[in-house]
Order: sequence, then C-alpha cells, then structure tokens
Amino acid sequence: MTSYADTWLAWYYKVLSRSHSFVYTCETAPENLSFLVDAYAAHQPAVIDMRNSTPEWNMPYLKAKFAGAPIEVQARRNSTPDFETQSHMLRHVMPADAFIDSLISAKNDRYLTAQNARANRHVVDPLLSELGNFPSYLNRNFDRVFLWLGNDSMTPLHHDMTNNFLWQIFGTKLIRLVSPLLIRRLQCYSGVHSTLGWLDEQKAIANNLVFRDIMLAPGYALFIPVGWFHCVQSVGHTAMLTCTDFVWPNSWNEIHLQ
Ligand SMILES: O=C(O)CCC(=O)C(=O)O
Repeated sequence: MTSYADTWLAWYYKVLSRSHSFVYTCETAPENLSFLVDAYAAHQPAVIDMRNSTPEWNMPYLKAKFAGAPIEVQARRNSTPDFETQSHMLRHVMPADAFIDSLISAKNDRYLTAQNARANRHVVDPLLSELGNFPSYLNRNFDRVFLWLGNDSMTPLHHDMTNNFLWQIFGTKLIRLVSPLLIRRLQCYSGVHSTLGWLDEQKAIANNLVFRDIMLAPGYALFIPVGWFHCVQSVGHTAMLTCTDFVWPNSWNEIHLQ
C-alpha cells in the first residue's frame, strides 16, 4: 500500500526531477552566495571547475613522494561482495610504494579510501599542502579532506551522511547519481547502502530508477548533496579527494538522530 510519505516523495520527484535530471555546472568557482542558492541549499549536484587549484600529481610522483612509508589501505576487497560494509575487516598496512605498484594487477581488490584517512594523516597531510586555493565556501581543513587512490576501483551504490565535494586530481571517474527522492526503490540496508551495488541499466529499468552520469575529469569537482545516492567506477589509475568542511552546517547525522 502506498503511504502518505510515499505519495509526497513521488510528487516531489515528479516536480523536482525537472531540476534533478541535470547537473548545475559552474564554469569558474562560484561565489559563496550563488553556490549556496544554486547547489547547497537547493540540494542540487554541481560540477565545479577546479583546474586552477589542482596539483599535477600522478602515480609515479606519489610513489616517489610516499616512498616506503607504511600506509593503511583496503585489501582483499574481492574476498567479499560486501566490501563496503566490511571495510573495517579489510584494513591492511603496507609500504606505500608497494601498494602503488600492486594496483596494476590488484585493481579493485586494493583501494586507499576515506575509511583509511585517520591512519594515513602523517603521510597524506604533507601532500595536501600542495593543493591550490579552496573555494570560499570550503574550509582548508585537512582533517576533513580524504584521499582515494586506486585503479579500476568500484564503490557500490550508497549515500553519505554529509554534503561532499569530490575533487578529481588525476584519472577519470564515472559517478552515477540517483535522487534521494527515489529512496523507496533503492532497497536500502544498514542505513546508507543499497543492495543494488553497481546500478547498471538493467537494474535501473527493473527498479524504475533514473540515474544521471557524470564523467569527472581531472581538475573538476562534483558537489554531491547529502542523501544523494551514488556509485563510482574509476577508469584506470585515479586520485581523488573528498572535502566535507563546508562553511555551512554539514552534519546530517545530528539532525537524523534528533
Ligand atoms: O570514489 C569512490 O570510489 C567513492 C567516493 C564516494 O562514494 C564518496 O566520497 O562518498
């Protein structure tokens, strides 16, 4: 039976999908107010040109920079289909240069993710000081900047508990977005995950879902509002940063738990 809430969600989707079916693109870093109105408060994904602030990193550079420093990564991801929810079991410490070399054959089996950030601050923070200017609506707070480093990695469909700014440094990622207004069709479990994993076209048709693809190229960032579902496929070797310290409230968790 359709509930009152379902009816409202369906109604909002019908109206808002007009704006949710496109992604707002900013040619240059927008000023605070326009970003607030057009993206943050509007709950609207946005692509932002960050080419002027993006450093010229690549894997050989990172390998030389990190050298043999111990680094925590996700390993043996292929050992379980549920590698996202099991990520705490997959933590593995190894020399950073060996990790980078191993990515050629390991691919999605190994991935340095935001889940590993806390353990890697000593290695990653010096690197972050090479970043150019942050947009005015994002604090330059390295405690809330997370590195993702991998090769042909895949992150299954989920949503985050904060607004996220995904800043692509090198390589390209395909990011598939689904409006949170379709949440009833997403087969959620453990709060933020969807059983759909990688949302391919067949699954989208079977579940009456509409998605929007962004090919995130180096030097561009994607703003993903809290609650928007996404799955991510990297094309070859990639490095990306997620930044979450916006100048406006960004803790959906607090509101959710009230
Ligand atoms: O890049 C990825 O593999 C996943 C990134 C992501 O899902 C996130 O930052 O929320």
